[in-house]
Amino acid sequence: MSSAHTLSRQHDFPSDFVWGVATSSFQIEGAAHADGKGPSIWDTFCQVPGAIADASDGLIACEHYERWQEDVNLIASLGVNAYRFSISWPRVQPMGQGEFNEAGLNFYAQLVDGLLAKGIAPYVTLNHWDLPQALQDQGGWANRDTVQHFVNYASAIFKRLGNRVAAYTTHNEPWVIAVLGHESGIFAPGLKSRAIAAQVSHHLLLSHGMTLQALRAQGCTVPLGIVLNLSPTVPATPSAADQAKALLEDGRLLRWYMDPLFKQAYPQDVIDDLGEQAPHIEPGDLEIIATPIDYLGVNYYTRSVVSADGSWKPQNSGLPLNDMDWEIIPECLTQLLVRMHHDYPLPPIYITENGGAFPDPLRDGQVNDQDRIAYIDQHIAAIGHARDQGVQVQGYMVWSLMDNFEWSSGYSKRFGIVHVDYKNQNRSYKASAVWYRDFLAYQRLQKNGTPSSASAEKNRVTGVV
Ligand code: GCO
Repeated sequence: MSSAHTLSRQHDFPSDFVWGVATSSFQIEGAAHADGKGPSIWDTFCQVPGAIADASDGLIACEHYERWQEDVNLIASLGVNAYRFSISWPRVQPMGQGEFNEAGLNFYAQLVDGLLAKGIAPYVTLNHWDLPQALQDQGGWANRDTVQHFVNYASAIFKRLGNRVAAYTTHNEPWVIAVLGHESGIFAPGLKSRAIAAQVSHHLLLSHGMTLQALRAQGCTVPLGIVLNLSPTVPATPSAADQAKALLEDGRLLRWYMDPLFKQAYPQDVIDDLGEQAPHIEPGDLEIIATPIDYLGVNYYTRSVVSADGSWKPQNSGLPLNDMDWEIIPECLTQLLVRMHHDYPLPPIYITENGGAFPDPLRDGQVNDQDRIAYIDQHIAAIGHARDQGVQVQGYMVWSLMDNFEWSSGYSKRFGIVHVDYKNQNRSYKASAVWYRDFLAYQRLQKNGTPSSASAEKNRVTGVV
């Protein structure tokens, strides 16, 4: 690894490559009860004793709801050309059905306008996990009625934001919603049933396909897609038992989503393994789920290692770990992308999340996060390697713009390239933000011969940096 972290500069990225930063509504907005917002399942889950490591919640978070203009300036100052964020369903439709909340709709319309005014493409995610609690009270994603409610909500968002955004994503990481939310129960809504989790995943996919059809029928011309969290799944040892377990886990994580989206069928090995817990599927569902997508978002952080007896620990591997104890292994991103390219007829791919939590000690008011810089540098290079092998990756978004509420870890884990001081909400660049800004300036220089974007220039003057 070069100490200057320039591996990423050894690859050629086209001038229209999308370079962004990402966030999600619950993790940054706060204002949990403001202006008519209804509670989400995460508001409820945070009140369960022991659910969140530091017993925190999303009531204030990064105060993005109040500070969005400052945050748009911050995003622009990085010189990115895209910002991926999500819409809080209960902010725009407090009960998840019926009446819409004008204040909520207006918030996102202003945010989109603010981004566009700075030349930043808005990448909108419709569901990044914060389901209205009122729908959970009726069974949530396990209830097939939620599918139609989601389509209605998505249609209202399209009616308001229209074709001004760069792209719509239906769901972020359906595996996480299904498995962590309904099987292991470590995420909202905290259920522990494999059968429910399987049904939830089917309803998420069905609502994805139905939303694509509905939005296109309503005149949507911007790209539509879905975001999956994917990793190569590898056996901890070469034993037959570990290999069999790894194959099944690959089915549960990757093929369970990719096969219905691209091959109109769930993988038989996972269906067999589920047995009586397999989801109820109605005639026509699989055709709807396989409605063609315009792009696929891939969130990649680490590989997944499995052992049949559950004994494997990341500390065994000898690889560097981040502050979540996730192994740092950028070559697995290349492997993953190349494998998918061979196995599926892929549309353009965006790496919609990549980054890491690191200890981030604050010294003299500065976070010198060389570990995060190395991580981002190596992963951008890994994308370059995948592109060299023919994978059509068209964008990369760092997770995350700024430190925020990291789900069951609360505020104890920091993923931002911008540091947030939760005492006063001050945002300040970490070294990684400076590195990313300089990398993007280098990209522009390579492509257009101009080192700084207008927005980066302006923010240097206004002193956001
Ligand atoms: C996810 C989510 C993000 C997380 C990030 C770090 O991938 O789990 O999309 O909201 O914060 O991944 O865990």
